[in-house]
Amino acid sequence: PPEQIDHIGIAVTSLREALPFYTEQLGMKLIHQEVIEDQQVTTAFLAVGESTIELLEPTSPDSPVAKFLDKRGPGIHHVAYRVKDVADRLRRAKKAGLRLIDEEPRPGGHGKLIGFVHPKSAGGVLTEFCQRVED
Ligand code: CMX
Repeated sequence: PPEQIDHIGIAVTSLREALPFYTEQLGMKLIHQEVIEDQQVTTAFLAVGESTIELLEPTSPDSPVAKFLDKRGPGIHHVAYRVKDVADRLRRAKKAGLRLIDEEPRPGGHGKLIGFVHPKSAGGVLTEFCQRVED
């Protein structure tokens, strides 16, 4: 099984407007902010034990997160499971007939390797495998 939930991605229209709910109301610590050019998002990571909540704000109208916001509005965008070997997970998922978004791992935020399974193959939930590069 995956080791733990690495993070849950939440789509927001504005990080600045969304953050106070997490930092002030829920008292969570903002641990990292980063622009992920490849995904056309700006992210903010908030700690929950060893897991995180990743807030995602699109940096362009072509961003997958911009499309998600247009279609569904703000809310849970994906669930990311921490695994030891993303490449192996993707290979096994493909072999099992799942629809992959990524055939090969790619760099995610925060020095991680990531790979997505399409929500249509995962019960409506965009599913990410996520590997810490130092693992
Ligand atoms: N969760 C659940 N369902 C989703 C979804 C999501 N995040 N995004 C799209 N869908 C659904 C749509 O509602 C739609 O369903 P219906 O056909 O029933 O209406 C279907 O999937 C196709 O949606 P679409 O709007 O046509 O979107 P695309 O096919 O263009 O793209 C997806 C969807 C998942 C392939 C694309 O968003 C993608 O490649 N995502 C992976 C990359 C990503 O999301 N990066 C941002 C996060 C980066 C990070 O965390 O670092």
